[in-house]
Amino acid sequence: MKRAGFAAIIGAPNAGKSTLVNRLVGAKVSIVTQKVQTTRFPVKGVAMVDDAQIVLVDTPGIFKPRRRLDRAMVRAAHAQASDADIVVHLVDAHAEESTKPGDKRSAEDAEMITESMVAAGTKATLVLNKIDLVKRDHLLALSQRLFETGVYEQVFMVSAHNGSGVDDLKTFLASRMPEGEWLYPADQTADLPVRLLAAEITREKLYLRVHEELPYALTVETTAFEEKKDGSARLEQTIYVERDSQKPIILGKGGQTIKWIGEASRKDLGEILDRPIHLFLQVKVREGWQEERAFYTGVGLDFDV
Ligand SMILES: Nc1nc2c(ncn2[C@@H]2O[C@H](COP(=O)(O)OP(=O)(O)OP(=O)(O)O)[C@@H](O)[C@H]2O)c(=O)[nH]1
Ligand SMILES: [Mg+2]
Repeated sequence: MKRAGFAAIIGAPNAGKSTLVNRLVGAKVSIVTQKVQTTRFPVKGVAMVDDAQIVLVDTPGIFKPRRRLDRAMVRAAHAQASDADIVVHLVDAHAEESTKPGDKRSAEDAEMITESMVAAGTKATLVLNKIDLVKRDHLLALSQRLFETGVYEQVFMVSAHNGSGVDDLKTFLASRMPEGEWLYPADQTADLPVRLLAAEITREKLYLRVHEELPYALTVETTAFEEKKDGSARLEQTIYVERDSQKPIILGKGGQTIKWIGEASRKDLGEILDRPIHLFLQVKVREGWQEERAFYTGVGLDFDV
């Protein structure tokens, strides 16, 4: 009997949602960085377990939003959760025991998500992540505390990073998919258009390389994608920043930073698209891109939030 459905992965920023989706799918479908708010719009990945197809929906982290882009991201995460067949709340177990300010914020965001599910009377599967970084005692105490809220029907403990516990979670999700025809061909793993995927990969390299507030001020667009006769692909991308002063940071001394970004992105894209890539990057100022409707509709986010 064939099964197919949607499993939405929600959680605080940086919980490891994209890492988990990539791990469940067995391919890189969503970008991962050490920074919060990396994922900006829902990204789907497809995993197969025997006759069951799980469409995993990676979502932007849920937190207290301020800017329009933040509000649109959080709204999209909630919308995906309400449309899914099963909701997984991914909690960073390491952040829960840490005293670092970033981790504390993450733990507070996780708590806010649990509370909103208590208030709404919704059910979810609890997945504690980053167990490679925490002691077993702490894990048990945390899982008991969260389980007592009555929101969670099951608890899994995983490391999305090293894969520990992920197969059990995958088998469980497969068993929860409703009966029905597959939603994607069995060999398909991702469904982002190639131009958007390529822009995301370059954005990942930017997040890995440039620091402080800059990542939140930039966006990447693939302006040309051409398949060549020799089997390679030629891509042109523009990195948009909000201010003139941000341009030199991306270029780096003697163009070193952008060179590193271009090379890292080209290498990754070559592997993902399985062909040689020629990548041309340029940096432009586009002050108000976060207030442009086209940016939102281009990635499937609501503008009017
Ligand atoms: N040690 C360890 N690190 C992990 C694990 N899972 C994810 N990480 C790291 O946590 C960071 C955030 O991972 P992401 O997958 O980008 O997190 P996210 O929840 O998608 O974050 P946003 O998209 O910003 O909401 C990255 O540096 C990951 O490498 C894990 O199981 N163990
Ligand atoms: Mg993410």
